[in-house]
Amino acid sequence: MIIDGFVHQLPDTDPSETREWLDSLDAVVDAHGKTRARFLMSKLLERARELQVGSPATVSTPYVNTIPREQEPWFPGDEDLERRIRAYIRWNAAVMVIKANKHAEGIGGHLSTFASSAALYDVGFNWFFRGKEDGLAGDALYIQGHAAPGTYARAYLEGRITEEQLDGFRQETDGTGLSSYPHPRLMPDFWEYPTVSMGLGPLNSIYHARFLRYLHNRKIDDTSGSRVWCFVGDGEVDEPETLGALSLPVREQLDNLVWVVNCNLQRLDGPVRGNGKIIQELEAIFRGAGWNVIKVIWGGKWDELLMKDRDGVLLNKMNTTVDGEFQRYAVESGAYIREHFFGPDPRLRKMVEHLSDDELRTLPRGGHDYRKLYSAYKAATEQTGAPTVILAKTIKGWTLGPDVEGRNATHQIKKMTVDQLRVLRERLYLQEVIPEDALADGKEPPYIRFQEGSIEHGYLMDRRKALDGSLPSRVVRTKRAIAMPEDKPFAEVLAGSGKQEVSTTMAFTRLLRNLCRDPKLGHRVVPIIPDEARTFGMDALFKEFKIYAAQGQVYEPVDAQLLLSYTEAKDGQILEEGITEAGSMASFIAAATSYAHRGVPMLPFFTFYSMFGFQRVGDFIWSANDSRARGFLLGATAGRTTLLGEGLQHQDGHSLILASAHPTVEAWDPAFAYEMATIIRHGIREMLVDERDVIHYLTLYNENYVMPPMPEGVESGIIQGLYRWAEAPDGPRHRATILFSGTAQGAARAGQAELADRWDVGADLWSATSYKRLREEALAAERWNRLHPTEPPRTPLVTQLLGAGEGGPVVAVTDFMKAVPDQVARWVRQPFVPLGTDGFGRSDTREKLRQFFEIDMPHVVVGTLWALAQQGEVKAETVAEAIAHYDIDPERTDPRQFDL
Ligand SMILES: Cc1ncc(C[n+]2csc(CCOP(=O)(O)OP(=O)(O)O)c2C)c(N)n1
Ligand SMILES: [Mg+2]
Repeated sequence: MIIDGFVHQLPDTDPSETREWLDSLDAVVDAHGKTRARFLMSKLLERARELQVGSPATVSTPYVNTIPREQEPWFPGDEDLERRIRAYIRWNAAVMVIKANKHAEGIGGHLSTFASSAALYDVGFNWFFRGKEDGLAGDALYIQGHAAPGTYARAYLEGRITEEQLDGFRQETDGTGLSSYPHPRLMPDFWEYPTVSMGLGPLNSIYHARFLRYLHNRKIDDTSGSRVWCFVGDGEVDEPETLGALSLPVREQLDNLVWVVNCNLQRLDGPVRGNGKIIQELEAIFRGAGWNVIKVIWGGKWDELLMKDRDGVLLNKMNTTVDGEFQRYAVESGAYIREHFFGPDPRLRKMVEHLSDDELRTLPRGGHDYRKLYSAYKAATEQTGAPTVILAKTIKGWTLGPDVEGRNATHQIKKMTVDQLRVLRERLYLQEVIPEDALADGKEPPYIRFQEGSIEHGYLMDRRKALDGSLPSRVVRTKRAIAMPEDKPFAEVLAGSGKQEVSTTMAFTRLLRNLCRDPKLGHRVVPIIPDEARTFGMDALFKEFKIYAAQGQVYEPVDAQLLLSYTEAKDGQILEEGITEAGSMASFIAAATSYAHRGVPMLPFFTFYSMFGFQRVGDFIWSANDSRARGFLLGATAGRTTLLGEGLQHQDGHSLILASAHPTVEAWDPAFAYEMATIIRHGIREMLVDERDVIHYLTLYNENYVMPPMPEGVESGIIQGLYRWAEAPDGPRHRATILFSGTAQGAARAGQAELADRWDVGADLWSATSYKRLREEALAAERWNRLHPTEPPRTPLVTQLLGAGEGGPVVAVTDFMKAVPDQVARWVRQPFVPLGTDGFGRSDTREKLRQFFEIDMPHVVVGTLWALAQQGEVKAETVAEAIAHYDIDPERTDPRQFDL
């Protein structure tokens, strides 16, 4: 076998001894079979590990619990009491979904997910998850999004949520209901981490744990007492984001990270791996990556059977039964299990002859065995040097009765009949709590709660008190605030570039360096870059601020002798993430929400290749909005023609449109360095002083031109999204208005000069820094007018600024799609002509690309003349003359056409 080919390259110092060992193995297989041989091999490996022989780690172990019964610790709590509390939580979680769907048909919700994972959460809440009341910020909990009813149900028992709120599950527009899933944007005092878009929570949790170390190693916050717990669905692991960053926490030894994978063997449609075994598959992946893996497969009653398993037949059956069959056993009778699982082999059948059918049916899975879970969690918290994953086997819909448990449709069941509720009541031993008449037809099933002063209530509250308070809980309690930076970092950039030609990217890098040096705020700036620093000229920051590396720099870099060498350090400030925009976004979110989860505001600047931002990791950005992130996203190499040469997959002409869909993203397209610096200063003020949970997205270009100094009095114009940059020259007969943004300033300025020189048109130049902002202001004015029909109407800002026509028709030129300026077209009273870069990019020179996309000077001129022709100001023949003059082929193919 190729996989073992390496052995032949190792020196064999004693071939006859080797032969003896191999012969012994052959003899065992012949005499006692493969099961025995496997056992001996496992024993040898165990001994090798004990002797620290350093043999390669095995990636999979048999289908049994990782922690044997004899190594289980003593359980310090009262299991019966906890089971009773859990029964109440289970009941309320089901009832809130059922009631919501009774009162608001089609409102949705999930019963089965939490039913499968109730014990996984409870053991954590009762014994492990640390709250925030000790002032050290506690643990971070990433809860499976659609298990939210369970979290609400516990909060209800703790008195943190009222019955009315439970009744308002998924009915939140009146402001009192509970959100469907964990959404800090909607329930900012409760939820901390949005998780329901599958895969994002797991990836975020890794970078969160890493960011805690970053804060600690940089001596910004003591995070040694905090752990990150992430609950993951076994179906969710198919999202590439879920398993995409497993090696990072191993490399960085993040023993502050614990994942719990709820292996109920089912996803939405059916089995996760009907023909295989998801737990085994995951074990191999996690072990291979270097995680500490704890499998919790079987409940305690199986231990007795395993002890009787002298021939290994039970183990063999466990190993060879696929998940599709296990799911079947979950829905079948004890007789069926006896027949099919234990039946075929007489030794197995004998092993369970003392058990009744009912006992066989209810032999529990590990994920429903509280002691097994306690052991696993305890081991996870004692692990050092590596992250832990607990793979817990459960039944989807557990305790919800035979119509729901393990059924393929279980995920989407949200209603239960009175009879089904009775079954649930019996399963949870709640008969005396919920009398028969409470379940009568037509009655509302009740929520149940422990009286204050009862033993159960006391226990529940005491456990949380011992663990520093209830969770989840989102509090913004600033421990160490940061002040606005001084003016100095900005001054250099606002002053312009003199005679030097620079890009907005270069100016930004300069500003970022200055901000990092700022005495008040510098330490809290977090520059984040996915392997693109050299592209943006940010490699200049490596030496001064250093790249964060958990283990420091253990080698001498190849460029050590250079002034700007590649410098890694344990307290490095820069997060150079490698090629992962998703991971960088996860770091961004961790840093941008640090003001809340740690009470320590940080200021992240995540700079990326603009094409790989909103397009590639849009869902992460969406979740950053939900998380109430505060930070800056910089789309560098922006524009469809400015980034010459790169072509279709790189030239970004649409991120501003994608950004326009994000409610709490401010999207900016600055043309000049002083605009960029003004916007960033404004953004910092919003985040630090006004405490607004907002993300600012700025495009940065790589075209060099002289950056003018900031003119007097334009600051508010920059921030409102549009300001007059240059007056029309005196003299020409016709008037027009040209709006530009970003690098389109070049074509606009050249167009202005040409229009005046050759076509008798004087054009004002305006810089449109944010069409999104203008549009939102206009929408607000329009809405006000719609709802106040008898009052004098408000005029949108963009309409006011561009006037009632005295400035002539409006041409808007951009290196982005026409849809970007079109955002305000409705509110411009005069003819409006957008010039933009619709269609796929191509590789070529800037000049040719701008000609191709019809956004260069000649097209600005033709566009302006055509707009004037619409108004009867110039003749159509003049437009045709200009087209001919600039050698534009009117029959040329539309750059948007790709279906030829
Ligand atoms: C990105 C994404 N795709 C699809 C969904 C819809 N969805 C919600 S739950 C679910 C099934 C989840 O299965 P699993 O992860 O096994 O969780 P379980 O409910 O079994 O614990 C799906 C497909 C989603 N929430 N997010
Ligand atoms: Mg599942």
